[in-house]
Amino acid sequence: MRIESFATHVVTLPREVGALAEAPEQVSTDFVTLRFRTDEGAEGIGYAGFAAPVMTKALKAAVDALAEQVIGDDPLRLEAINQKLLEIGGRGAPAGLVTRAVSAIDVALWDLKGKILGEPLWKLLGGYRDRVPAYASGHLWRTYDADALAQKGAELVEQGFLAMKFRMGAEANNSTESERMSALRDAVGDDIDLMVDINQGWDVNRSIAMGREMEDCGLYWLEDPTNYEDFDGLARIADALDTPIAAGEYLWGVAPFRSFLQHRSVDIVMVDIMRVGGLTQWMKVAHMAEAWNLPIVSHLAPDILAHAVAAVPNGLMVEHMPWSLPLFQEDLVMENGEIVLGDRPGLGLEFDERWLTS
Ligand code: SMN
Ligand code: MG
Repeated sequence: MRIESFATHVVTLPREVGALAEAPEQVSTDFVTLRFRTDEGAEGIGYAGFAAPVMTKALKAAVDALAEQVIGDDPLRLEAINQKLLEIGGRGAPAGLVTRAVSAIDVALWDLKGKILGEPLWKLLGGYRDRVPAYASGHLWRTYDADALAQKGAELVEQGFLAMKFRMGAEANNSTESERMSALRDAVGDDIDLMVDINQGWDVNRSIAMGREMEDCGLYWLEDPTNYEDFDGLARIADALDTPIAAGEYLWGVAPFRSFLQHRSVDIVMVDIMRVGGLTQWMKVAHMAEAWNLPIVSHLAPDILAHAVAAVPNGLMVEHMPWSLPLFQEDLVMENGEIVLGDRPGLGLEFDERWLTS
């Protein structure tokens, strides 16, 4: 069986206004969709995205150029294809548009493999369980004051979420940050798991001070409190606090996770599929984390990564970030705060053809 053809499209999906304090003007998210077809008529889908909108054209060009290199290949030789594409992309450390493009290709080939074998990806990747806890993300923004957080948090509980992530790191003083945290905790009650994402906004000492101040509110994890490359600083924070520290979404490729784990920088390992280079590489980090006795969590792309988190015994939680979900005809199935994966082959999803007309 050979890869015979592919098609790519740019899809622009609306995003909640005011989502990211660092990019307030951005009210949409661009994706580059990819579909491979084999000489026997099987199809597999994937996408690249979460790059700055000004890079979309270049991202599509990267996906097109690298997908072209896969024509004629045996679609089941994923490691060989992954290595070939990274080599064409320039060797050295994976980073940037090349790695996002390789990720899209890798996911499409995994989806294809699932469809060829008639099995869902969570089973092919390890098959540990068929449902995974998910937390609501992409709603409780850094730009929200205490009232807005309380209102939206209560709505998410109403929708059935048992865990949710909010954002801190934009306030000048610690007491305003703490007030936002307390307002959200009061609104959702004690039974809801709360995570907070700082996106590298604090230095090490402020992270420890704030972490101690918030310990009474019962945080499930504190995410990216400080610079993502400060492995020793993260380890100091993780040592000082009882609250688990989560980080890893900013790391490119597999190799940096080695020293990250050796430094004991985190209690929970978070892996971004676009930056690590696809499902093939994501799973390697998941297994490395298991060897270090650490749980693994997803970053963005729940449509893909619910399968990966469900596949392994150390898969903890899926980030239910809605930005990519409208790409697909199907909604994610949620029951009791968990994503239920089912038995449809591959990702179990098809693109909504509405987006694929241009
Ligand atoms: C995040 C990263 C990129 C885009 C949106 C949100 C955030 C997260 O760090 O963990 O969801
Ligand atoms: Mg984050």
